Amino acid sequence: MTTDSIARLDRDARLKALNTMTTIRLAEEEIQNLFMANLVRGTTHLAIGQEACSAGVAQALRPGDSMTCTYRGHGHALALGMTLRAMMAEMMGKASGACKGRGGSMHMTDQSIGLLGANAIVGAQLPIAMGAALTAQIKGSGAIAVVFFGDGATNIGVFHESLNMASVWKLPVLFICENNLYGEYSPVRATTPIDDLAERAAAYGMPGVIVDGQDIEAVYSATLAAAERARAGDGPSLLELKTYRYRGHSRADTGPYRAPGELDEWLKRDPIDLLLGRMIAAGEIDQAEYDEMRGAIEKAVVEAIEWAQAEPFPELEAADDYVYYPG
Ligand SMILES: Cc1ncc(C[n+]2csc(CCOP(=O)(O)OP(=O)(O)O)c2C)c(N)n1
Ligand SMILES: [Mg+2]
Repeated sequence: MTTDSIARLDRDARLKALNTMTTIRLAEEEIQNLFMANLVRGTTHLAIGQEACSAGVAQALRPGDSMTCTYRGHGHALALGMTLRAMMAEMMGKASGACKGRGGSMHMTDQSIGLLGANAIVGAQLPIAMGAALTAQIKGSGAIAVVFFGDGATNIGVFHESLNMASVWKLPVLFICENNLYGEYSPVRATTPIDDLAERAAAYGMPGVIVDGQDIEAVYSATLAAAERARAGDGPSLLELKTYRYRGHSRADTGPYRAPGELDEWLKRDPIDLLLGRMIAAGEIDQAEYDEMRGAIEKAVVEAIEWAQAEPFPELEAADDYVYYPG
């Protein structure tokens, strides 16, 4: 996508984008602290550095659209409108969490905001989005389905099957790859024979768009264009958002497998700094106003955590609630 084709946001929309990205950043920093304090069980995967991807796509969606994503899905949930309280309670397995404490960090789900599920199995979210897109097509609702996945997932069979079927059936689905250069501890160049994963769209007769995943306006713009195409009945698109995760793959991974200096290079194009700098240059905000916004968000994050910590765990007798079996 060229700089010329990026639709710039107005001041209010930029403020919203800045607020969402900062909320995701601060919430995830605190989630890591909770994990290290053993208050989050299992595992957790942070997308710090990738905030423009989830926030930019969500900002381009309409009510009624749906999303599925990966275990690295805290930002996607918050960007779609999950409350900090519902997220933090879910994170700690509390009964008042978004999934009543059954899902945890990897399974943030809330149908009321269109989040059909975060998935721990690589690629599992693709067919779910296909079902949502087929539903929208049959009902003629005008809604679209968005599915997020990583670079590693583009080597999974169901990725290729989904793109093929979506293209043949012209399903209103947006395939959004967050190429953060690593699948767990493997660099993409060690597992995948091409650099630009958007090229894979050509095999399935759909547009493949390379997008600067650090620039929220580029992400927003590309999503809007692909969404319009899908809503018009012209079928799916594959967007490749070039991005980077600052933290390790999960838990306490510090990323010792990274090339020296790589993280520092990406930090120079931090998605929050990029938008903030653009807004300051345009006279739309000053540093003091941003610091105030950030302070208010930090307060809301801490408040949500304290509230969630005081909430009860699900009752033991309720362990088999929501478990379905035939007969
Ligand atoms: C089917 C399947 N195979 C392997 C795994 C183990 N696994 C978890 S995350 C991951 C890497 C996925 O990388 P990518 O798709 O690039 O997403 P990222 O974690 O970078 O966001 C792997 C192999 C899994 N969860 N599911
Ligand atoms: Mg990856």
